[in-house]
Amino acid sequence: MSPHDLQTSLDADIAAATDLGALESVRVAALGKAGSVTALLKSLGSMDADTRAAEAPKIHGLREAVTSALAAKKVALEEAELSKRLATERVDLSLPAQEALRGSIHPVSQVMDELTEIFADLGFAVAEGPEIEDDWHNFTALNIAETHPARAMHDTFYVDGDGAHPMVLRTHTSPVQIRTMMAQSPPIRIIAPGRVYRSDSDATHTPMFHQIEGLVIDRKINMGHLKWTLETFLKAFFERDDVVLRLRPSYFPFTEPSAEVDVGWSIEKGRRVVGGSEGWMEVLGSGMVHPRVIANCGLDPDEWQGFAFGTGGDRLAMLKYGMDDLRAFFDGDLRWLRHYGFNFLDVPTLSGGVGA
Ligand code: 2NL
Repeated sequence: MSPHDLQTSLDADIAAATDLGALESVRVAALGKAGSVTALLKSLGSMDADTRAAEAPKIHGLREAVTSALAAKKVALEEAELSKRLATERVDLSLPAQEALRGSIHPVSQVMDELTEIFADLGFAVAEGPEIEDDWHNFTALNIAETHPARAMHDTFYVDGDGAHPMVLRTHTSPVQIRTMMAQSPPIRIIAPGRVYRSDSDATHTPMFHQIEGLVIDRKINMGHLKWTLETFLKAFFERDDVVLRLRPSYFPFTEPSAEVDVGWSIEKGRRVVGGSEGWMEVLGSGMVHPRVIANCGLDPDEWQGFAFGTGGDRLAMLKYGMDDLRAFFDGDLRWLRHYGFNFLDVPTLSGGVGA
């Protein structure tokens, strides 16, 4: 077939193609390996020079014309297909969006954030330290002697150190305060929230739990500062003004004098709530930092005094949000987390209420 006739025939085929599949078949039949236009191009090789000079422009012209006709038709078919879809398909904006899987904030994390927020508002900075501690920071600096029963009382997890220095999983966050006193000069106002470890496991004890300790070191600090701070903190945390404190004399090796702090509770709608004073429950340990601890950190106890306190984050969470089984805290049961967990938007702020 002459290039001219072939073009007429292919133009007709292209015009007749009603979808992209049919158009592709026309392209393969013309320009594919065994295509009609390809065959003409191949025939150039066997022509004598004069014939080739005459035929080559026509054949190449044919190929270009067919190529651009195919491209133009392809665009037209694609546009037609899109217009058809736009005319027939509708996005239903009234359909509810598919809900994304959402996690929740663990109650202990929420409570630790609430405590941090309250103390930040009172001017306390947050201090952190290692969970694997040396014996000195965890015990010795805190006036807990080698033979002191507190070392056994704490049911410590010992960890292999380098042989010379026994290491422990910190049994409280006090070593963080020791490290802060060693590294900074007074005045110091810090809280140390974090995980602590004791070899203890029953209905009311887990081997890992959360503690938050506070420390203030300055000149002329006394128990009055301690009591005001704890009262202000507990009122903010339990979101009630009728929180009553009772300080009972106690003993800790690192404080002198030492006091255990109870809050009053009462029964409301058959449930025990913090506030009032029908009964008492212990929520904190506290005291004036022992002069020996201050001296151990390189400070002069005649110039610097301080108060310190410690409390359990898990226990405070149970009290505030009415969760009664401590072990459920660390089971990782999604049903429990969905029930007690907090929305990630429930960021505690004092203006919105810390437990909002
Ligand atoms: C409790 C008792 C307490 C402290 C922690 C402390 C830290 C330093 C110096 C002195 Cl660096 N004291 N911390 C003081 C008294 C009590 O915690 O029952 N915690 C759950």
